[in-house]
Amino acid sequence: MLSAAVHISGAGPVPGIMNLSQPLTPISRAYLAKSLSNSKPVLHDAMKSNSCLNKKPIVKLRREINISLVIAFGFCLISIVLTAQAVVLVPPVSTRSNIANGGWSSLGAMPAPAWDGKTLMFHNEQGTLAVTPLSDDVIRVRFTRAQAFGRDHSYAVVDRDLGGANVVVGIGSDSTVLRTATLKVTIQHDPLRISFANNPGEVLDADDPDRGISFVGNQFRDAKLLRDDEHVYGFGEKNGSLDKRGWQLGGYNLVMWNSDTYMHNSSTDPMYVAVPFLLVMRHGQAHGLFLDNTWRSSFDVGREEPNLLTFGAVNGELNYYFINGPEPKKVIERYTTLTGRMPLPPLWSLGYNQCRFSYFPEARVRKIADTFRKDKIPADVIWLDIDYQDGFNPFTWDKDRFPDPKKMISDLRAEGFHTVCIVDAHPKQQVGYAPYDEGMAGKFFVKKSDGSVYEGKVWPANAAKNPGPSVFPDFSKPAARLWWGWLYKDLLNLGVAGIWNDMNEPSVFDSVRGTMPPDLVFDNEGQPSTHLELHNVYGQLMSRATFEGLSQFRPNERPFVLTRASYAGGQRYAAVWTGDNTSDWSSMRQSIPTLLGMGLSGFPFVGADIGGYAGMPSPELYSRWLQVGVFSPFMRSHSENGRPDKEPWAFGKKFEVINRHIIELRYELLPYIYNAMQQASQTGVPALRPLFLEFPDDEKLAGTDDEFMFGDDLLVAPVLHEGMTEREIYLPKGDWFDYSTGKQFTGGQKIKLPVTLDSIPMFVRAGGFIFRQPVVQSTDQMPGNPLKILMAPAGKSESSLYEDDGETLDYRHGEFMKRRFHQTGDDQETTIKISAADGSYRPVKRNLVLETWMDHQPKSVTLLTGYEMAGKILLPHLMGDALAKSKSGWSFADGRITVKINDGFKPMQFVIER
Ligand code: MIG
Repeated sequence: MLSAAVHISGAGPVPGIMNLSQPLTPISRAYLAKSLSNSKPVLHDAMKSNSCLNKKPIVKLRREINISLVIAFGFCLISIVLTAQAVVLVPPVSTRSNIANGGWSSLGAMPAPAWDGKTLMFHNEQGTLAVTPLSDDVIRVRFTRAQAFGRDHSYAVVDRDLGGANVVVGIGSDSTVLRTATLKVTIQHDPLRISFANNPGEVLDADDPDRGISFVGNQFRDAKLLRDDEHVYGFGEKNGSLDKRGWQLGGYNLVMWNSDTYMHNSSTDPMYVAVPFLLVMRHGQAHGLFLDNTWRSSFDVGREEPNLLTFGAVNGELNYYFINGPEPKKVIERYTTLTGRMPLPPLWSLGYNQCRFSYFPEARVRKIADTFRKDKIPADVIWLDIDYQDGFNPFTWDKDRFPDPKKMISDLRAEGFHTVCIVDAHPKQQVGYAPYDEGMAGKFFVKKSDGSVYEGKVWPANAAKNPGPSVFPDFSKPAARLWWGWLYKDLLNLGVAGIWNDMNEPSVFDSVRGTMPPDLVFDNEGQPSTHLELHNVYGQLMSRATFEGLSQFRPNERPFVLTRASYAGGQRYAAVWTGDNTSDWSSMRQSIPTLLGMGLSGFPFVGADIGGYAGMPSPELYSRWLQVGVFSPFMRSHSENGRPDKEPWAFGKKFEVINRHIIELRYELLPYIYNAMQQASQTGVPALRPLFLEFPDDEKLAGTDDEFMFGDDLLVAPVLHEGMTEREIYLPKGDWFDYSTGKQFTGGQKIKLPVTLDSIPMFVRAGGFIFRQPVVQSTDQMPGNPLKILMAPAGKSESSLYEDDGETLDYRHGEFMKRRFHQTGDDQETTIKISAADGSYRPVKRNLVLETWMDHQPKSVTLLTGYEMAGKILLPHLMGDALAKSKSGWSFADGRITVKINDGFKPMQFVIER
């Protein structure tokens, strides 16, 4: 039986239990029936069909009643419904005014605030509002209907100490103005409305004058004005178009409620990950909003009202951060200062990953690995899905299938493979099974409201032998996280390199909504609450437990964790893949805006199942998807069970050759990819970037999601349609060089390029530096190989390259090598300078190969080294394959000059005389 309030021994009512006494109104009944089908268009239709949703009469009415303290214009509330069977459905969040059904009120007058030098505190009988500048460009806004704020606790934010702001506060009778170096925040007192403007006084973000912050029951919603020339991005893992203004400003309504969405497509929402963060672009200027609330929330981007952006949650505090740019990269940098950044991944995890559901027994795993090596298709990682386990029980092995995992893993390691194992969130309820016994003893499992341990059916219930229900660790209990982290000990002792956490939305088979009942009780780091509050953060906390466990056992190694579900800030613990996508062309195309949006939302280490998870790709689709995969930070092929083989060689000889070339390209580019990932770990700016992030002033790029940048200098326009023989590409302003031919193009226009099955249209920005290496079969083989630098000519440009040992944390103590590269070029000569190296790490001895495009053979190439570049060496000009055999020199062929020397890791300079 469910009760309206859950009591926990001595703790009093759990805050935030939904109001279950709401009557079931006609709209909510219709809604409910439809919302069970869980689709966005339904939400829209249901809302449209209600005549009381027209905003204008409500506004008029409000004026007529002359604004009393409680303004009854309200929003359409969809009630929380308790069925006779005691199944509580999670309420969809309404965004529309509706007096009859909603009973929403919005903030009325608030008396002048108090200012304590840090926070403006407003207060009336409706609640308490705090406005805190954390820095010149980040302002925090908190509102609670209580007379005082509750615990200030976040699973997302790790650092609110953003340096503080130089603030001037002016408290007037009508409004309060807070100024920082870059922002002017105006808070109108009656009714209370907030707006943010930049220093010249341009409004960036303003509450809707009619609604502002409103609330009913435990729900709240903030309505902000949305202009037609604003583009809205982010929201974490979201399908649909990159710009959430949508087609012809049709908008989007996006829900944050982590969901196991098998075979998702472009209209599926919500998905597995909740990141309530958005980035707004207007004429090249950006700002961000982050709603730090883990309850089910929703964002309406001009869908229900074309000129409103509204967001709200079913419960909890309104707690948002306004983040000013004006550069979009700066918004991401600030957001990831708040919520943390991806730690530098181990190099091997950036190689090619091979997975399927599932490789077993051992002989098959070995065969897969051997085939990569025999066929010379590079790969670094082999993945074990749930069938390696005994009865699908986490932390066990099926000893028939895998009699000696330690030996297998170490043999694979000797072949250059790392092994990653899946571990799900659902240990079996089984006395005698250590994870169950220990978890029971420690009180580590999620409980029902009566205090008993919750049981649900997941994979162990499908085991052939001795099936049974599962229990679920309460990852919001610090002791349970610690314990879960320790459980990895045996897997790590066997040599497992990384961990894959799945099913952590959490996904439960035998329940109406595919997840746990809403009223289950979680520890919530000492302030017990329900599943409804912890749902969206369950996956993030599981991956955190895993990450911290791996860190404990291998204190000087970089953990690798992949998770399916997460919450804002989860980038600190794990890479994310987009779950169970579909083997069709549109899913491949969809993967690009989805991954780009994740990168904008603080998650740079992301990928989609290459080839598609559900279904079987055609050979052509698989190859095209692999081409997209080269530029996915996380590159992994995967397949559901019961499908034919999907390995790179499984589509016939012709495609095997193509697929090998594609994966070879990934390995050639690894120094560049690693460099871009290292930057992401430092700044939050993802390696995989939408074009607008790099070219914010070019309005034509606002919605581009079939081309992207990888790192600073590479534009990629993969072929995304079946049978395509010509690819139309928009090149942003500036000069571009075709990566494979060196042909120069002028940007600011569309070009057409003929394509074949192996074409991946790629362009190097003028002045760009692309750091490469010869093909290797795994990252183990990288040391000693030459560093190749492809440089696109320009008048002036610079770049930098980061290198380290690829696996330990020694870089944190200065064990890395970072060099700056600088070029200038004119009609006479091109000069390339390589700086002294920062950091104490030095790669093993190797060559350095510099390549650049030139329309004719140069006259000479001089190398300058030593103190003040006093040592001058005229490098020999070598023909044919003489350069390959010689230690140093240069050659010229097909419009490309190649210079080779020993890379001494010392400052040096090349002068190429034209
Ligand atoms: O209920 O572990 O998204 O990648 O292969 C399905 C089996 C469970 C879902 C994951 C998928 C994985 C599969 N898992």
